Amino acid sequence: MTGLGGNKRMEERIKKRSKKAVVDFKRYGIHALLLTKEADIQYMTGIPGEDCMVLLTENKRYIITDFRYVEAVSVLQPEFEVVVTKKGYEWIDFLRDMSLENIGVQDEHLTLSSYNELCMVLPKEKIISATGLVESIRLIKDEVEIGWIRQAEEIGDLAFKHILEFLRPGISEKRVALEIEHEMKLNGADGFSFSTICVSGINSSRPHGIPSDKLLEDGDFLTMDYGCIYNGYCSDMTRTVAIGHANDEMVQIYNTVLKAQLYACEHLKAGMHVKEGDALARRIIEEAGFGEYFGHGLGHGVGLEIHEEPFLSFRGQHVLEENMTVTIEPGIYLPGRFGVRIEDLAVITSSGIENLTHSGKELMIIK
Ligand SMILES: [Mn+2]
Repeated sequence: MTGLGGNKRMEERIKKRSKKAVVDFKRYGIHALLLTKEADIQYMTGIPGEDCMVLLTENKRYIITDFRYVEAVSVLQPEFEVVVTKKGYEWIDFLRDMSLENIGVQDEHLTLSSYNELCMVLPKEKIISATGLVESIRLIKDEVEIGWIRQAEEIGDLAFKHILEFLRPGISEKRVALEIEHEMKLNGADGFSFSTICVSGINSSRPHGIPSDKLLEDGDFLTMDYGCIYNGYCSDMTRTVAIGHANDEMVQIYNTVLKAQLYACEHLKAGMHVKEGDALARRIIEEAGFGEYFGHGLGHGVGLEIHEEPFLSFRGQHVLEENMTVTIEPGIYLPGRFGVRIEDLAVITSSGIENLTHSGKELMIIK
């Protein structure tokens, strides 16, 4: 939680963010909820979720943290009572003092040692899984969240515009990645959603390859997949461009991915099951004969986490709803040869999508 003090934008954001998100205690049969997942803590408090825990009961909300953050958290987030831990009074001592009847926990985000400590305070059967509870609230974004995601994606668009001027044969993938990240920071990014992917030539057949010292060469595809964080919220976009020239096969593959991407953008809407969404693009790629080379889902939710529900894949569970934010990113990857991916970030609306990504998608050949 470094940098909590003196950050006007952070103060603003916490004020706007401190949602009294309604936790359905009854549905889960719990009297209290212990949050240990950073993104969920951030969602509930507006404060970055490192180095703290949150306890929610029906009447009170607590942030459990240590001396380093007490002043900042108390000032920034007056709606929560701050519980200060110190030697001899750890979080578990506070929980013992609360004499809870039972507790909901995020079992995928609770360490075994924390669980063992909890077991000393409450019988095992009183420690209840509440996995997915906060995530399910986070699925639907409000106007403020969408505004920040829009801003984050705009920073990505600006970086793409810049990189088109910068690209030329002879510079390395690492150098391109650095330039993208530098440009995003110049335009207000607080950080990056994930390590920038910048892969060219045969490296581009690896969907999540790591930028290397390989130099861009004439006839390479270059895939750039990146995003930034703005006010805690992520962006995500991918563009693939050709360096120098593209042969017929490259053009064919590129245009197949583009056709699938555009078709999905046109037809995704609220009320559609994510499996059906995934199938929109998959069908086009399969019909072109490249089905086996599109080995990942069509997209994923984006918010406080770069990959969150709903996942648009054949394994997905959700029905799309208005104000979910999802990526639309089909790709074709020919092992040992090259790959293409095109990714936009969009808000689901009642009649379709609002595409937050505005960079061009027609095949660009960098001369
Ligand atoms: Mn993505």
